[in-house]
Amino acid sequence: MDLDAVTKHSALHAKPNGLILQYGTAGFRMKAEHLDHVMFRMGLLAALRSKQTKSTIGVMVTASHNPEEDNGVKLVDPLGEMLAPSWEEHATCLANAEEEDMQSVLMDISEKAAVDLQQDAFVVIGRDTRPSSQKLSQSVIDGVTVLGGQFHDYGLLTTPQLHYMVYCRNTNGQYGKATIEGYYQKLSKAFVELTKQAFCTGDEDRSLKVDCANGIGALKLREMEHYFSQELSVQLFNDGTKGKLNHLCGADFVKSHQKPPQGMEMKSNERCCSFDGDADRIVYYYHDADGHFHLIDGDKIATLISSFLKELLLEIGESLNIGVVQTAYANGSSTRYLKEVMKVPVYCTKTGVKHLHHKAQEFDIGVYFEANGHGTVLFSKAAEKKIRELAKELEDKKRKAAEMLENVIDLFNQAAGDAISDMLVIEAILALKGLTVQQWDALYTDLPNRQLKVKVADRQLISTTDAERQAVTPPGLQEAINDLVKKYKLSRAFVRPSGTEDIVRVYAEADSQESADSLAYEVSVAVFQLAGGVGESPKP
Ligand code: G16
Repeated sequence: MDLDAVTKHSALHAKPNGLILQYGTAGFRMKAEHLDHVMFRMGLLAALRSKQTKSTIGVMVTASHNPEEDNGVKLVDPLGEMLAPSWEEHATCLANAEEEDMQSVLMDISEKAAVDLQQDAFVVIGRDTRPSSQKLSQSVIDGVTVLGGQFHDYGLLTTPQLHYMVYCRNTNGQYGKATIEGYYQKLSKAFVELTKQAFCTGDEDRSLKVDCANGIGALKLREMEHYFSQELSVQLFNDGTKGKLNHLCGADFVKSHQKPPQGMEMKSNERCCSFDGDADRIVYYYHDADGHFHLIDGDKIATLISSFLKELLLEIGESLNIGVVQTAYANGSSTRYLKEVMKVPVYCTKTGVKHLHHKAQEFDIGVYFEANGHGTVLFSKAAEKKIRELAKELEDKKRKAAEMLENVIDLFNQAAGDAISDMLVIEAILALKGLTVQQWDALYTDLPNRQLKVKVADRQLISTTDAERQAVTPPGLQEAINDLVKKYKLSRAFVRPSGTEDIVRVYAEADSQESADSLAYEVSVAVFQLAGGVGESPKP
């Protein structure tokens, strides 16, 4: 390692004084103007991780659902997964190192992680459409090359597409071709095959309105749509030609405000969906004939998918185990429905797809979705092999079911939650089952809920346990929440520091919207008072 070159280049990407960052729920995120040094250093770290694993590593420049002024970076591990936790610690150390300590911190990481510095390094890079992203990805490249690493810059990509590229490269193309056409072809072939099995009366509604959050999803969906336009016609809104990224639109806005995005023309009972800024989340929704808005979030997506998978397994007579993984944000009704009606085991992890993904790997078929629409389905290698064998061996209806499962395996992005892939899976299932969006929505009724944000001086004062459902500190907060929850029927509430924004998140659900709103407000006041709220106190 040429440490003098590192020092020289690092000075060109100097760290602002006093800035301390942490590798959060999905990497580093903050105002783009403070991130140049972080990008350079993550280029260095990706090169080290690549040398250590002797594999291609990915670096994605995005702040996903955050406002346009923010940016962020996350590293992608060899099988397309999120960076291993021990390396998150290295990332935090390196991002916070003072200039004069850069050499020793790099050496320390290399020693602790047993990095063979003589190894080659290869890093692939992708970025979203933020105005700051191109320059920041150049800083990543500087970091990679100063350690002698090679790179391929994919330019504009959705986050899940970059995960896909990494996975393809490290399986020598077995998972798919590591090109954007390879991604389009793999997914659309599986989608077209799958929807061929749908029984058509000619009356089906094969069109979908998509709010692209003014982000990368619009560009990529436009490139891809001709591959499947016979089976599904997509109409894009908030495609980035006018509005600001994630502003009053996108999956995060729709989910947290429980209302449609601006800029979308919705007619009653039309199927609509929203992606987030880097197209790794999706939520569906519609207006009923009375003009009421109905949100179909990640929980209902997981339910639709699990019931479809269970039906196919039943048809082929295979007892592969299915598990569903959720977080504390999962609506109580969804958990009850999955456990009691569908009889599938349900698990709760901390927020962050890295936690859900990990848990989902324990099953033959692991379905994981956060309520915010971030998720996918993982098939174990053994389950995949079994299904592919059955698709050759079985006959008639059973064979058809096994072939459908094969296509489902190919259609899901097995590396990460992916709005485009999830959208195609959902559209295929609705077509195959002949379900309207209203019938899907009617599977169960969500408990009314509300999410709020509270500003505090230091959100790390709040620590949690029990998959974030209980606050441990500050003292008295959990007791206050318990007392408030007792005042409402069918109620539940929790608070946790966000790992992507400088705020504390509050979640409440109860038997009526009025109660959920009131409980969320009262819990916000408790957070503001007990955890050092700043600025204006919460308003009812
Ligand atoms: C990221 C993570 C998600 C998480 C979300 C919010 O999403 O990938 O798993 O649910 O942040 O996290 P927090 O509540 O800690 O701010 P995205 O779409 O922004 O990458």
